[in-house]
Amino acid sequence: MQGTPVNIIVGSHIWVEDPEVSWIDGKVTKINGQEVEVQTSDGRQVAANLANVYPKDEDAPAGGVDDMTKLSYLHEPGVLQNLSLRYQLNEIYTYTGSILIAINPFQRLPHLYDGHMMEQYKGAPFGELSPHVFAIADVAFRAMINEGKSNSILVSGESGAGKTETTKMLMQYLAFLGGRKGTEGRTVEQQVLESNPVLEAFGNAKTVRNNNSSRFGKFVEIQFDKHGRISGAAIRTYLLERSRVCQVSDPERNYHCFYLLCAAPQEEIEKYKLGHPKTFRYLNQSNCYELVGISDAQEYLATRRAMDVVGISQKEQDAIFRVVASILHLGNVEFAKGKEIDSSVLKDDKSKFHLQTVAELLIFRFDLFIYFFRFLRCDLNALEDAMLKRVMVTPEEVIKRSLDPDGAAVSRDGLAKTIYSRLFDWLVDKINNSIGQDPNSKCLIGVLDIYGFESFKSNSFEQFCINFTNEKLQQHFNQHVFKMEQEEYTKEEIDWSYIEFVDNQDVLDLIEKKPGGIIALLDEACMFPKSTHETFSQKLYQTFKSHKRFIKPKLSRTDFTVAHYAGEVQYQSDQFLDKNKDYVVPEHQDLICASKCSFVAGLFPPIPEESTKSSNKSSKFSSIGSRFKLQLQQLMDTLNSTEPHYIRCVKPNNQLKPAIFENVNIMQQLRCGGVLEAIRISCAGYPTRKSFYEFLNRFSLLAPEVLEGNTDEKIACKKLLEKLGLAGAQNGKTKIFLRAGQMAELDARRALKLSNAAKTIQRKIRTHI
Ligand code: AD9
Ligand code: MG
Repeated sequence: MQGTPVNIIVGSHIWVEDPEVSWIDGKVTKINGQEVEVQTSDGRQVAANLANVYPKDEDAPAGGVDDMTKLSYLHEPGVLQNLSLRYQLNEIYTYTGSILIAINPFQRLPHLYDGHMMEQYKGAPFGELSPHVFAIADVAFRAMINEGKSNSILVSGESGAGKTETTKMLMQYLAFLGGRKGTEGRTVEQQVLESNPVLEAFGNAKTVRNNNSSRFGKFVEIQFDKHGRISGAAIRTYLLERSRVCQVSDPERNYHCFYLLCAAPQEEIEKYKLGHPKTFRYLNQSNCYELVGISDAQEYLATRRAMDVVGISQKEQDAIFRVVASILHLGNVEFAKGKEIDSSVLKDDKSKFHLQTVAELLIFRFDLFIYFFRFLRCDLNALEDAMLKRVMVTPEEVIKRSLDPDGAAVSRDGLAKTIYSRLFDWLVDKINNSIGQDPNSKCLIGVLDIYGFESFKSNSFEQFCINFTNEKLQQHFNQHVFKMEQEEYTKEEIDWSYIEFVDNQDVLDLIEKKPGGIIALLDEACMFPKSTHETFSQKLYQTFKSHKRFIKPKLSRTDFTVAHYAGEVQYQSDQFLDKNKDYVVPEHQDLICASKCSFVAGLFPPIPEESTKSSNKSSKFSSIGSRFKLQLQQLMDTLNSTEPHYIRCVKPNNQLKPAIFENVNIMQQLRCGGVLEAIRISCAGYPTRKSFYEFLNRFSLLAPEVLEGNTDEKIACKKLLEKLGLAGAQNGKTKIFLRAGQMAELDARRALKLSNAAKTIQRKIRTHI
């Protein structure tokens, strides 16, 4: 990055790295070869390598600049200081060229998003008003109307950074631009907006990082007709976190819908035999049941209303909540050791009660339950059997094998997860069908709200898929930023032919190459009954022995590390095989498929004959990783056919509180979000651009003669550049383009000249006196 140490002299104001605050400013007191001594602004004396200090812009405006490309020195500390200065003034948005950086304010700023604001941004030229999400949506909308091309807005950032809130504002603004004012009833844009609360109720949960964390990725395609009015929409979702249905760690919560239902009106509570969330095992593994400032009872009613708007009928709503309730009851079915070895029975009467309730809610038509009582017994037995036994098909015979209590619990949880994820998919399909697609729409605006890069102490298959997504998006982003840079250079008619940039294709190959990538090897392992996570890891170690993006950690025999663009992540492989298998036990499939309730049966459509006939164990397995890879490829194809716009959300602190700006934390996010990468790409070219006027104003004193008899700024600048002898700097059509470090070099020369001039004056004054 920028900053040529040769320009740093004793007395220079600089930035030096600091473990506490990332970068701290100071003054150079001594230079000794490659080492500098610095007096920091908090009064310490530190030593640093000359190559690791950056010049500080003493002339930077006090309130920061609204676009990073306006910074005189484009480097990490400059970017960080600029964001910090602006955040203190509640300026949460800043551009880096056409990318919008949004720092979560963690407080409502209603004036920022009201109708008046929307009116202001409507049609305003980009860059004229303060940076804003509306400005990005407006540019996308105008580009779509004027060029007839689809656009997309990609919102990314870590959990709690504000992606979903930003997405909602984008959608609100697009609805404002493309909505039909005064239309009665459910308009398409209302349905699009109301789909948010429905999806959030079923796909969001409180986590330690965010009280309303989306546990799925989402791409919303808003279709427009030829008049620029919203005419349809499609929602695609990605990789709902299934494990949360059965496993919640303190102080997190399960999906919101479970708590909402437990806070429903009494009539419903009785109908579904519910009680306090703490009476259900799927909820009471954590001690957190309520969210501060949120009433689950009100949210329940609001969700029901939103379901009305998106076109989910009362009957369907009842069935949906019946399924939600049955999952809670299913979780309370417990198992104990049976009489025979490795067998199990229902633990007690409570378990029997819950299993019976599951049968009532899920398998039988609730209203007809009493009349079916005679049949209930045998179906209850079937349900119990499906929980406790597994059918094994051997070449010789078909046998029923008992499951031990642990096996039965795993099978129960598997069923709960599958039912829930199918319910979620059903909701998404229903919303899509109900809003409707516009077959005549030529243009759309896609909005992507997808999980950012994740690196925790323990990383499993979910993190692997999430980080794979981010690698894909990063490549797309790099290519776009690089293209934008080149377009700017072409427009200004300057030579950029030698600029190179390295992308992350090698990591993508490591993960997704067919055959031989990690996902392909995982699928292979899942197909062999004898594979374990150990054999899978060994295979990885062998295959990628010399891959420079793959590392075998020294202290582990099954972990593996991938060197992602945003840093190294160590993955624990022990659950990779299980989590990659989307496999429904045939007993569960048959049982639910035969449900008397058509809604429930519809969640498990019968598997076509051919695929069951030919089935040996392996062919029934469907790979979640490969399916995800395909989905991702489709997403990339869609994105590639659009003009992209990027919003990078940043979470300023982990306390989720306003006005706290944690430097180290933010720096890490800028790195992971590709903001620094964008800056790096820009630094490979001409990171500093100054208008002719600004450039002359600042540097003509280095060669004042260039101004003599010259009124044309461009010619004067050309002469000045020649005089200054800057290698590679170029004169564009409207601006000067400087290579990395050249601005600092010029500033140093300017400072020296000014100080010499001051000394001369002082000398003159002294001799005069
Ligand atoms: V996650 O990956 O789904 O866990 P997100 O989506 O990035 O995450 P979200 O949009 O849910 O984060 O924002 C987290 C919280 O920050 C919200 O619930 C708000 O309380 C807060 N937030 C975010 N953006 C804004 C904003 N522009 N104004 C006010 C905000 N509050
Ligand atoms: Mg979210």
